[in-house]
Amino acid sequence: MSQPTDTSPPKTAPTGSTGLDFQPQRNGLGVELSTPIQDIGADAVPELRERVWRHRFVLLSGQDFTDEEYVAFGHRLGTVRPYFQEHYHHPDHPEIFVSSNVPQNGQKVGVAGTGRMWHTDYSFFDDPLSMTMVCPRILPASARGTHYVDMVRVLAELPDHLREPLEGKRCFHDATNYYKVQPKDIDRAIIELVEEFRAEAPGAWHPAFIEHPVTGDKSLYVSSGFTTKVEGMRHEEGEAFLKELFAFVEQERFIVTQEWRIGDIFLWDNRPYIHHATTVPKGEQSCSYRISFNDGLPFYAGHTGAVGLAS
Ligand code: 7UC
Ligand code: FE
Repeated sequence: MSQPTDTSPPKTAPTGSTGLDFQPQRNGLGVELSTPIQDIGADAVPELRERVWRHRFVLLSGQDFTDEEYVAFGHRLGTVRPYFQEHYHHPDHPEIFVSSNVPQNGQKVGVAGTGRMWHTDYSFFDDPLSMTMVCPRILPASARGTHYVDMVRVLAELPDHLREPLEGKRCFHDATNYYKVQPKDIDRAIIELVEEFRAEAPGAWHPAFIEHPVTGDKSLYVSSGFTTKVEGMRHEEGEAFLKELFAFVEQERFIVTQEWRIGDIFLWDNRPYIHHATTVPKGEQSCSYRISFNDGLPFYAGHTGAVGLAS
């Protein structure tokens, strides 16, 4: 297999023609931009999207914005896809996926404890979400963060005994185990909930190794949250293999944590990363808003299920 020559994103970020000033982040995760999102108009969006593809992660820092402005920014960036399960939606903005344990006006809003497993958004659909943007709205008393693993680096370092069985193979992605039980599920059998979930989200096969449509970087596209099978492996063999694969992927040395601050928006490319939310300690309040979208490109080279840009 051809190894990428340089697996690390570019370290410097010269100012582009639109005047956006990107600076490398101290934690090594992509670049930071402090331009207000309200000022990042349609003319600057192509450069921002290019930066997300090249640096994989953009921190939009020091922001102050309304929910409406956040949604409008999402629509400028790509084809926004509201989450397929409505109980995750913000009551006024279906585009916003609410991860929250804080009631609003006495009502439960969104879903608590989302994303607490290694995963990439929508990998269990044929057409995954190319980019995700998250902003904290209420910070828990203890610091919160999101963990990332760069799967381009993981693939470059993958030992032969874990790489060779995956060459030319696809893996199956399924989110059934992470279905969040709702009030309407009381008195219903788990098998019924599973069947109902699978009718909407039956799971998807994707290549184990994907090639980025812009950079050509190759990454390992699996996660312990959603990847359940390897093409051609019998059940027990697949389970044992995946267990060893995930132990390699989830090593401390690959994990980078992005701490949360109010006013920060995290925008990343779902192709090269898996991510994992941190657990909120009992009794602490947390609320974050996510908008996910497609960027008009195939998810990977050779992928046919692309969602185009709105205009
Ligand atoms: O509640 C959750 O953690 C949601 C997860 C099953 N899916 C997020 C996504 O976009 O794939
Ligand atoms: Fe996620």
